[in-house]
Amino acid sequence: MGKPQVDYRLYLVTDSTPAILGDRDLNEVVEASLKGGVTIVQLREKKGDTAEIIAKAQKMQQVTRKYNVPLLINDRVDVALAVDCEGVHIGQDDMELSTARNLLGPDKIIGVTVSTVEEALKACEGGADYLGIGTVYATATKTNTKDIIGTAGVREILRRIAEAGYNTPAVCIGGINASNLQRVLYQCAAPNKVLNGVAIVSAIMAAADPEAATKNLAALSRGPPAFTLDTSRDLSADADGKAVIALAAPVIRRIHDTTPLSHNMTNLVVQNFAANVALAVGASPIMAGYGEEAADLCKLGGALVINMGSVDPSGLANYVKALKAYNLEGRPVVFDPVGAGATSLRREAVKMIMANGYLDVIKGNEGEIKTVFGNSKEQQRGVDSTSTLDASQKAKLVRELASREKNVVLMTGKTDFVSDGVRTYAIDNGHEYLGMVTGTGCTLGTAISAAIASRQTDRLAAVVAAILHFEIAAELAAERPEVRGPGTFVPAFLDELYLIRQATARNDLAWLARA
Ligand code: 3NM
Ligand code: MG
Repeated sequence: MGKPQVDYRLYLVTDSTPAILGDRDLNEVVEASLKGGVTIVQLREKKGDTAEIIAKAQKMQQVTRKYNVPLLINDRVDVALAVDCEGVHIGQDDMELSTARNLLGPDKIIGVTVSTVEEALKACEGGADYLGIGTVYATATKTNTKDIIGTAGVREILRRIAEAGYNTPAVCIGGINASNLQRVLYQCAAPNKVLNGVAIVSAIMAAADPEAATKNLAALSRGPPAFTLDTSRDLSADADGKAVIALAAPVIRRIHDTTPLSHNMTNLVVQNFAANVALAVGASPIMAGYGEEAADLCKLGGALVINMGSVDPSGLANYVKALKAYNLEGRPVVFDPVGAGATSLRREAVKMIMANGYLDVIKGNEGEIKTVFGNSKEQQRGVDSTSTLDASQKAKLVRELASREKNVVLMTGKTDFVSDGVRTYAIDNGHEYLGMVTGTGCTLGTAISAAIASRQTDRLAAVVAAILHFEIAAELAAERPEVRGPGTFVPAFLDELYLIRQATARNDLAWLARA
C-alpha cells in the first residue's frame, strides 16, 4: 500500500476546549474547514477516556475520508491503531519515535514536534515523516510551550536539517493566523529549505465562520506575500543610486500630502524632539507607550516605532503587544534596538521582539546591528557606537541581516549602510553635529516611520528618502551662519527639515543635489 502522499500546506490541529470550540460541534467545524481547503487534520484531545477519544476519532475519520484528507492523532498511538487512521503526531514528552514506528509500521505517518536544531536532527534521523516546528509566536492556545523561537528559530532549524542532508517536510505552529501566514512562510524560508505548510488551531477552530476563514488562509498560503512585491527588482542594478534618489521626492511629497500617523514607543530622552521631527517632516506624531492602545492606533494608517532606549520589563510587554497589533493590521513597524548589546535585559528584549512579530525596518548603529544579527560577543558601552568593521563588512552585515529578516536594515554611522537584502546603498550625507545632540538617531527612526507609513511601493526607497531628507537637513542647518554648535543646531535642523519638505512639495529639488 505504501504511505499516502501528504499535502502539508494547511494543517488543522483540532481543539475541543470550550475556549476555542465554544458550544459548536467538533466535527461540523472540521468539516467546514475541509470544505475551506484544509489539507491534513490532527485530532488533538488532551483530556478524556480512551474509549471516548476513539469514538471521536472514528467520527472524525468519516469526515476526513469523505474529503480524502489524512487524519492523524495527537500523542495517542493506541487510538491511531484502534481506528486505523493515517498516523500520529508526537511531542518530545510522548512516546519515543522508534517505539511509535515499531507499533505503527512503516506505512503510517509519524510527525514530531521539535523546537531546537538537536531535536529536529534527531527526529529526521529517526525517520519522522514530517516535523512540526514551534512555537513560532506566543499563543493563548498552548501556554505550556517550551520556547518561543520566532521565524528566525524555524529558519535555523530548516537550514540545519537541510545541511545535514534531510529533506523531511516541515510545518510550523504557534500563533499563525491570516495576518501573519504569508510573512511566516516567507521569513521562515532558509536558503536551502522552505516550509511545506503551517499548522493552525485557533485561527480556524475559533473562527466565527471556519469555512470562510480556511478559504482565506488557503488562498494566502498559495499567493506570494503582498509585501514582497514591494521590492522593485528593476532597481537592483542601481549601482550609483540614481534611481533610488529619484524616488525620494515622491516619498517626501506623499508624507506632506497624507500626514501619516507616527506612533512612537520611545525613550524618555527623545519624546519631545521626536514629536517635533515628526511634525517637521509632515507626519502626525503620537507618543504612546501603552501596548493596549496600539489595537486602536494601528487602524489609523500610520506606522509604529519601537525604540527600546528606556526598556524595562513592562515596557517590553508593551512593545510586544503593539508589535502584534500592527502586524495584525498589516501596518509597518520600525525597530530601533537602542543599546541592544549593553545589558542582558536588552539582549533578551531584542530576542523577544524579533520572535514576536515582523519588523519592516531595523535601524541601529554598528554595535546594535551586530547584536541583532547575533554575532556580537563584545559588550557595548552605553548606547554609544564603537566601530570595528570596515565599509565592505558593514555593507555585508546589513545585506545579510536584511536578507535573513526579509526587511530593510539600516546601520547608521558617518556613512550609513542600508539594504533590503538585494540592493545595498552607502549614504555619506549628514553632519557631525548630529552626533553631538542626543536623540538624532532615534528621531531618524521617527522620520523613517513617516516615510514607510505613506509609501506606495518600494520600502527601501522610502527609507532612503527619509535618510536623505534628515541628513541633508542637518548639512544645511550646520552651514547656517547663526549655527555655532549643537545648541543652535537643533532649531535650525527642525527648520531645514520643514523647509526641505515645503520645497519638495513645490517640486524645488535643489537640496537633493547633495545626495
Ligand atoms: N503546539 P494556535 S503551539 C498545539 O509549539 C500547539 O508545539 C504547539 O495554536 C507547539 O494556532 C500549539 O491557536 C497551539 O496559535 C497553536
Ligand atoms: Mg504531545
